[in-house]
Amino acid sequence: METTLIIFKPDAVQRGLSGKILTRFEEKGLQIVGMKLMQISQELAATHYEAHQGKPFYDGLVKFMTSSPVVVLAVRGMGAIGVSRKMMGATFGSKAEPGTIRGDFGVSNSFNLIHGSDSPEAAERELKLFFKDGEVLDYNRAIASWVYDMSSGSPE
Ligand code: 3AN
Repeated sequence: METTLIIFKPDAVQRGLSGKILTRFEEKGLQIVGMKLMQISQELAATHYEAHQGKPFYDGLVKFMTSSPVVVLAVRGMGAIGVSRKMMGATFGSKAEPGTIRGDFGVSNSFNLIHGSDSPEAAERELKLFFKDGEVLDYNRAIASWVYDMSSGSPE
């Protein structure tokens, strides 16, 4: 099982899309193991996006991400990182395929609604940045045996 960091960005929260986007993850069968509304500080945005420092869009990206509250989630499932990235769609709303979150809800190339970790290493690093110890919870879901085929003893 993988756990990934998802952020509903300020535009998603301001546009009242948090519930609709959350529903997509729940309906897919992914498990929400952490969730909170928070304001991202300059320092946290700088650390989170340090790989993009120096790029032309960096200052605008940090300004956007710190402009208004976000919803951060820890999302768990088999291949949760790749599954979530597929659900998000291409980086720019104008290019993202219909059926994806960015493709269905946005047209902007800067305000793109959602962040998702892009590798297991990024997920581990980002989950630690946004969640304190004890904020990501392990719990059994009653529906688990209908979300995954458990007949072999492990989820398929
Ligand atoms: P993704 O979020 O699809 O993984 P990355 O990791 O390439 O995209 O970029 C991180 C974030 O930086 C994106 N979510 C987007 O908000 C922003 N970004 C990337 N490229 C550009 C760009 N050319 N212009 C404006 N913002 C950008």
